[in-house]
Amino acid sequence: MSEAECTGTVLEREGATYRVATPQGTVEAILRGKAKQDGQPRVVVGDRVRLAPEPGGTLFGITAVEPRRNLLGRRVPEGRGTRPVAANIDQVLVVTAARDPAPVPQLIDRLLVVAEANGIPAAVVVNKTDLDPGLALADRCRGAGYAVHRTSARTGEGIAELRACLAGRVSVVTGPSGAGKSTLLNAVQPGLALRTGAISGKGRRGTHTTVGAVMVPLAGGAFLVDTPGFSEVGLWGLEPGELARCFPEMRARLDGCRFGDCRHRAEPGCAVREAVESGVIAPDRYASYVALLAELEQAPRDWE
Ligand SMILES: Nc1nc2c(ncn2[C@@H]2O[C@H](COP(=O)(O)OP(=O)(O)OP(=O)(O)O)[C@@H](O)[C@H]2O)c(=O)[nH]1
Ligand SMILES: [Mg+2]
Ligand SMILES: [Zn+2]
Repeated sequence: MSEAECTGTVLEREGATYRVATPQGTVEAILRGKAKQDGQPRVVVGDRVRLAPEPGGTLFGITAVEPRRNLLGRRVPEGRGTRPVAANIDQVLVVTAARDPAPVPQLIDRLLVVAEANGIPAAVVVNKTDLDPGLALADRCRGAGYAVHRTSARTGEGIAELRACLAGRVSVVTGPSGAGKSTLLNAVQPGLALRTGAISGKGRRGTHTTVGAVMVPLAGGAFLVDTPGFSEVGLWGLEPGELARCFPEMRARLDGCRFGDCRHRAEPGCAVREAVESGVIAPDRYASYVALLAELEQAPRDWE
């Protein structure tokens, strides 16, 4: 890296200005040259960008965007198409309480499918193990093929393991309200300056309202991506026929179905249904699949 040029990670956008984390610290940058032209990918949170100093001042120019590993997009409410939200996510952590509030397996599955549909590895955090060990829930998610971390922000169980799981990676932490996401993240890194209400999806207003996501640096080179409304992300472009691939325990069996376009409902010779009937696939995971399939089949096709 020359003195003049460097590479950084986009943390946040406010208007025309981007906050970019570089090895030398966080700088402010604007689009410049080729990066500004139409047809170039719009710069989003998580993008790795090339920076060059702007003449006379502390501002930098973004001269190029490096190729992305993945891209989370969100459907634009009244319009057509999707708006990119964040790029280069390493993992999605779906946090649920073991109890209080009672876990909703179908909601957990939906969030896991969003991650799968976007090609991002996912894991499950079962929190509040001080209230309930959450073993059945953990088994259910492990049986589907996911890593599960059991934690308690109250007793400290699993916090070191969770910290290790976040280390050195870019993570999206999502899950139902009240699961304990903010409490857990504060236990992982006390004093963490999370935007209040952003992780929770509540109380967003002012200049942040239109911003899709914010990355928060953690100690040791890790980042958290705070995407308000993660559940609104990513399912929109999914073809119904692709849904079964977003269930890892089904994915492995799809070649066994008699029909190549099997939707795993009433078709004869369906390897997925056979696995459900023989108890290899959990019935309520299958129920989540059927519910999401119906939703995707009814979704308006206006995303393109
Ligand atoms: N008993 C127990 N309570 C917890 C634990 N973790 C969090 N809580 C409590 O659960 C409640 C909700 O925690 P939050 O961290 O605000 O939950 P959240 O997931 O961030 O919720 P939203 O921001 O609304 O999405 C708070 O009263 C916490 O004190 C835990 O491990 N055990
Ligand atoms: Mg919260
Ligand atoms: Zn089938």
